[in-house]
This record gives sequence, structure tokens and C-alpha cells, in this order.
Amino acid sequence: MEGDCDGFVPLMYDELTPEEMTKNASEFLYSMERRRTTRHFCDKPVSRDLIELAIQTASTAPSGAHLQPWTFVAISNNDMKQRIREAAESEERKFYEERIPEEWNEVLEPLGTDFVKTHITDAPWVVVLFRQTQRIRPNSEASPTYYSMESCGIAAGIFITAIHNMGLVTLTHTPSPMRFLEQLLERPEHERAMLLLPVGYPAEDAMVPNLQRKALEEVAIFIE
Ligand code: IYR
Repeated sequence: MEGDCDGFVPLMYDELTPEEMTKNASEFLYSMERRRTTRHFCDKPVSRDLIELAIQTASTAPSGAHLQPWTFVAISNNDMKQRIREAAESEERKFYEERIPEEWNEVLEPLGTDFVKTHITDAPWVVVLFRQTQRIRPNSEASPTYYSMESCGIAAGIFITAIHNMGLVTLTHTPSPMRFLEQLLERPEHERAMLLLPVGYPAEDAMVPNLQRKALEEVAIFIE
């Protein structure tokens, strides 16, 4: 927050040897290659402590002007999860039955998604990430945040990584439109719902699409 940091402090940095770097990087890649998005959760409880740790980890993300323009709303309340599911399904039903363009359907069909969103009530936690479009200045005026999309995207990535690293699973669900989340969760006018992330253990019979990831050569260009 503005005004509460004390100038500059020394960077805490421990240099690793190239061998340690390669070992850490390879092990991390091996772990991340095992991350999968699943829609099938079981109702086994997850402690609030773990969700707090994931949110704290996500909140280490870099952000425009260090405004940290995110709010994570974590819901385990069954009644609220049910209300969110009903509202999401009503929007998604319109999407799948009326709004979905043919070219979008073409890439969505292999994923086997439909308007039924059991994950919202199956998972013990639903975390909704809100993007703050404005901040309140010390003089109480509202003013913009900067690069909030990028900042929240990075925070979401770190959240997903933290969940995977603790041995749980999540799903990046984007019900569209998402206005109902702002209303149900009573968020202020300047917050926009960005992602709905159910968190929990996978169902015993959880399935995932048989996807391949792009090879390095397809995603990277080196100019040396
Ligand atoms: N919001 C819908 C549709 C959907 C869109 C994309 I892009 C996906 O990768 C998956 C689903 C839904 O959540 O079902």
C-alpha cells in the first residue's frame, strides 16, 4: 500500500550454482507437467489454512505500481456455493444453447464441457478472484489501478501453482457473463469478477481431456 514502505531495503538473494539451478528447474518442470485442470472434485474437506496459504502465495505476484489489485473471496458455505452454482448454470445454459459461436464450439467440444457445473458444489472451496479496477487514494478519491489484468493473471497463475504444489487440484472456470458473482458476493462497484476457482481433492474417478502440450519449439523463439 502507498506510504507504508520504508524506502529501499537490501534484496535478499541467495545465488545458486548452475547445477542447483538446473536441478531445481528440472524438478519444478517435472512437477508442473503433472498439473492438470479437472472438473471432477470430491467433497473431502480442505482446511481453511491451506486456502489462506495459497492466497498469500498468490498475493506475492508482481503488480502494476505494486497496487496488488486483487481480492480473493474464498467460499466454503454450502448455501452460497449452491446459489453461485444456480446463477452460473443459468448463464452457462444461455451460452451453450444460444450464444456459443460455431468457431468457439469447435475448440470447446473436445473438452466435453456443458452448462452443468457440479464442481461449484462438489469442491469444498470455491475461490473467486476479483480484479480491482480502481483504488482509493489517501484523499479518498477513486483513481485507476494499472495493468490490473496482467497483475491478476499473474496472481491467478501463482495461485494455481500453489494449489498444485500442495497436492490439491483446481479449475479455472470463467462463467460468462460474471456479473452475478459481483452481486452475490456483494463486491464494490470497482471490482470485476475474473475467475472462479474450485479447490479440493479430485474425485476418485476424475477424468481429464487427453491433451498434449505444445513443444518448446512451438512456443519459444530464441534470438542469440
Ligand atoms: N464458460 C463456459 C465455456 C468455456 C469456455 C472456455 I474458452 C473453456 O476453456 C471452457 C469452457 C464454461 O465454463 O463452460
